[in-house]
Amino acid sequence: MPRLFSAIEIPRGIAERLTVLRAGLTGARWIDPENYHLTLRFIGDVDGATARDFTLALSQIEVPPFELRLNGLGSFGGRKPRAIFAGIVPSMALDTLQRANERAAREAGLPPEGRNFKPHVTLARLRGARPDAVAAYLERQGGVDAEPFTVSRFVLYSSRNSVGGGPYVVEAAYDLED
Ligand code: 2AM
Repeated sequence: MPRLFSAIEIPRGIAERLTVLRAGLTGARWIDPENYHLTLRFIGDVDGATARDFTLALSQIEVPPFELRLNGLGSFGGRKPRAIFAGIVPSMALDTLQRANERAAREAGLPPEGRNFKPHVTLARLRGARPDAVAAYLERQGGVDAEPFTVSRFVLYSSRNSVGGGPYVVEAAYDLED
């Protein structure tokens, strides 16, 4: 079974604007812009019946389309930095969609996600990057300020790469409707 997760895709135009960020940090493995996404619910390796139940529960989500904007740049991992990400302007609509995805996971019999939802788009995974180099990179880049985009669907992705970072395959897509 591949690793499964639900996510919002990042439109190509927005992703292209972020490519200027893909340089200047030793130890960074930059994610290909076509693989940028915002994870809603990570499922991981599950059996076929659970995957089917999750897919069905996702198809019953009713949330209208909404606007989202990337903003800010940061790192996860503190003294042992492991990722560079673009942040998201807080959005109640996004929170609603994420909660609906969490409910769908529960309906499929999965254990609750213990971690708080920290919406982000991972831009790089880090290996051996020095914390001071990460801080300097973040300061130099200043941040991300992309135009808003409309989220009109979310998807179920699979990934066969155990390290993460793609390539990802869209297994199913769910349109948001008013
Ligand atoms: P990340 O980008 O912050 O690492 C595919 O791997 C997606 O699922 C990535 O966006 C990744 O988030 C997320 N992900 C990977 N492993 C996860 C886990 N154990 N719990 C939650 N999210 C995870």
